[in-house]
Amino acid sequence: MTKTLPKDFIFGGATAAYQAEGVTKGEGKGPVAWDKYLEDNYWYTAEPASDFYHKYPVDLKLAEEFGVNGIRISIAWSRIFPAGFGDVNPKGVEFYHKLFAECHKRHVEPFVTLHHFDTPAALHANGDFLNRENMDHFVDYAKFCFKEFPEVNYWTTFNEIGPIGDGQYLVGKFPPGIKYDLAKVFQSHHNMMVSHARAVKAFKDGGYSGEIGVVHALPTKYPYDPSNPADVRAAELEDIIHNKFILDATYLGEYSDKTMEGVNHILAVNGGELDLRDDDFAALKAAKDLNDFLGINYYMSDWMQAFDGETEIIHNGRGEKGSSKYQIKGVGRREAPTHIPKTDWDWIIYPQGLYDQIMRVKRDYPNYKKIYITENGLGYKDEFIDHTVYDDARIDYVKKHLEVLTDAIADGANVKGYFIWSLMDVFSWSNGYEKRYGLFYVDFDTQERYPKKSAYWYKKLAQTQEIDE
Ligand code: BGP
Repeated sequence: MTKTLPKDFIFGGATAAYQAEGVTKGEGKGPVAWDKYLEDNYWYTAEPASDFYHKYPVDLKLAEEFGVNGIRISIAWSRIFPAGFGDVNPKGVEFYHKLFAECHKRHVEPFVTLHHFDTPAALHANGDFLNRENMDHFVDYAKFCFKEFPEVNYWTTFNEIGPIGDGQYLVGKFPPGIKYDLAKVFQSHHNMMVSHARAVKAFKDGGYSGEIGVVHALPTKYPYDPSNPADVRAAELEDIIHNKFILDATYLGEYSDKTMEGVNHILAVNGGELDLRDDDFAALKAAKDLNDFLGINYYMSDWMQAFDGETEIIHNGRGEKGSSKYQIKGVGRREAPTHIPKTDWDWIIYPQGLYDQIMRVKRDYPNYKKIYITENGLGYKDEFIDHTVYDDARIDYVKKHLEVLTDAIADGANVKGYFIWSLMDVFSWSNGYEKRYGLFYVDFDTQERYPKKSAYWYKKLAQTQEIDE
């Protein structure tokens, strides 16, 4: 049976400033930690990206033509405040006014994120969000944007607080490249959540119109053998690291006893302490019911097995299937049942995990109000043939995730939109330009755009709301 999405649904496309804009040095922009980190550690840089800084009118025209009625955009903090605070760069401010005007002209609603992985370099160098001074700088930057950009109706404070902590302090694939430091992971999550809460409170106190929320990546965690209590425990602990800790902070304003028991166990095994203050919890509590929406980024699930040994994580950044490894001391190891498909980057494709995650939020955090799926899509080594890409695998991936979304809506979840990652091809933070996700193919040499087969499929979907059989 054909499944149908609601009439008022957002069929969006997602982007992020650093992955799309290019122009990392000009136009008064301040540096970010990624500039040097990519040069030193990877085989690509953020130049030219998709040259969105100049090409946004083309991308928004295409979006309108293909029925895309929402776009996730992020503001590059260091385009506004080159040093993170203090002097404002008027060119950056003007750029975003023009960009938002173009979105409205094209009837593509901008959902604007304040921080998508790109803390200004000076603040990143002195500890990023582990340094409490930077929390104040973020809140000041947020307040500046709320006042300066009244044309924005949907604000997101942070994109993926979870993967930032993991990338920076656990896997070590994001700057500053620290590995296996679980205390830093939790502290970063906590400090960013407190910064989020303070920004949300400032937004509501300021009486601004529009809505505000946060975007969390929520990979669902299953025990490899559900009848084995040790595997169940491994999945529970892994869920605390990636999901439960930040969801508790968002919607409970505190960490439940179960969450803290897991955190304390992980830190007892791996070392380190947390600095959690009364003022932090006051801020979290004050904001827990003020979030207008939750953005869920969902790409994959994981299966966990009990494991007794040392931590070792290997990131598969080149798309060599089977080259990744993930095992954490005192937590568990990732081991998926063999029949479950994976991408070349070892991301496990499991649409049911999206359904389960949405229903978990609905059950455990009933004050969530409204959900947007703010990222979902398939990273693929696209083949450019006949000026297009026949990306049937991507269509199949999106279709299956949208189908379970309709099930979640039928079962009472309030889901109002879906943003495919990504609108046009952009580069991937730790995998480069070869891992493509877009509806529109970008020739990174010429910066020409070409609609993929998925773009035509998405257009029909947006017009009919019907998910093709
Ligand atoms: C999310 C990020 C995006 C994007 C996406 C795909 O974590 O919010 O910015 O990069 O994942 O991930 P990747 O580029 O690693 O394939």
